[in-house]
Amino acid sequence: KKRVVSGVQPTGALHLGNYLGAIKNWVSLQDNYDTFFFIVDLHAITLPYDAQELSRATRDAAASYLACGIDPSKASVFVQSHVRAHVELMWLLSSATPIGWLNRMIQFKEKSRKVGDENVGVALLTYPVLMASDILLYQSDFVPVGEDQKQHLELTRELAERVNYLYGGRKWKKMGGRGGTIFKIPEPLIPPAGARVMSLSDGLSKMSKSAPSDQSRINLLDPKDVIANKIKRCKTDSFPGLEFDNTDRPECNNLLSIYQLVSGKTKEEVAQECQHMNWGTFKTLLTDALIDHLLPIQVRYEQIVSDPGYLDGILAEGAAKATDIADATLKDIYQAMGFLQR
Ligand code: AQP
Repeated sequence: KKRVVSGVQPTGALHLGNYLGAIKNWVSLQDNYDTFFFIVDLHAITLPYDAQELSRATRDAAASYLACGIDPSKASVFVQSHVRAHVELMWLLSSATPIGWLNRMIQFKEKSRKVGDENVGVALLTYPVLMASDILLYQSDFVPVGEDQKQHLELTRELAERVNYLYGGRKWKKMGGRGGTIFKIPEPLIPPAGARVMSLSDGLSKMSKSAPSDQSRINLLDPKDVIANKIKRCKTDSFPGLEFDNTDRPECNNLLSIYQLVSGKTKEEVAQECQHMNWGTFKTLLTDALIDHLLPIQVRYEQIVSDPGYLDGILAEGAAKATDIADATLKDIYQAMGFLQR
């Protein structure tokens, strides 16, 4: 089986964007791929964060993965910081990463502008090297990536090629290694179109955990009345009828897309069903569809968190399996880079 790895940062409660844009797709991958889904807690500290919240957010994210349908008998689920190799490989990789490659990352430029120069931690700059380590450690074939992570995956590929060139092949063989490539070059797995969920208060920015207003997102664990209230108050427009793909109506496109994804209908069916609707009627329809879709996830979530031992067991098992594979890669890279073997 080809291998797929991916993760979500525990930077806050998981929302509909994380679910429809990532986790829901992972569920459909776990049958046909060897999958590793982790909670990237080490990435969550690259911007100022609340230490008292990190472990709770990490557990919540893990429980949410399972509640959304990730099946630990098929996929390995673990916490990134539980597998030491991530940080270790990052150091080795950073020695081969030209600083110019990191400086030109768009996400670094955007996020550092938000934090203000004096407060930018070095980790925000080196974040893509940790991400490369997350992927390369597992010799991954595919990485599901959204538009905003494409540039980071490209850097991972370039870095893997550079390390293979600098330390792999015959040079490595001469040093007693197996020779050949050290890292597999991962390919992007682009999720199906329409899975980019936008904010409820602005159809042009993406729904995000860290947006200051909770009204801008639907969290996976929002109770019914909160969902109803958020949809009631979300931004709309005053055009007649409802339609997809009108660039003057980003909110309309977003809400119809959400409805399409949670109702399981096709775009054509939704377009037809809603073309003559007013916002009031549509909002009721959308609210009901969202509640119907999220309720089973919320019920499973409650079952999972009611048995902390169960979750701990899954995470320990996932970390053990991940550690075995990661350590094999680490052994190779240490050897290829010329370190004295233990
Ligand atoms: N709005 C979204 N629509 C579709 N997919 C989304 N993802 C995030 N937001 C949307 C996908 O969720 C996965 C995990 O993302 P992440 O936790 O690594 O960080 P992010 O993309 O930066 O997500 P957030 O929610 O916006 O977090 P903050 O606010 O902390 O930055 C990824 O696969 C991502 O594409």
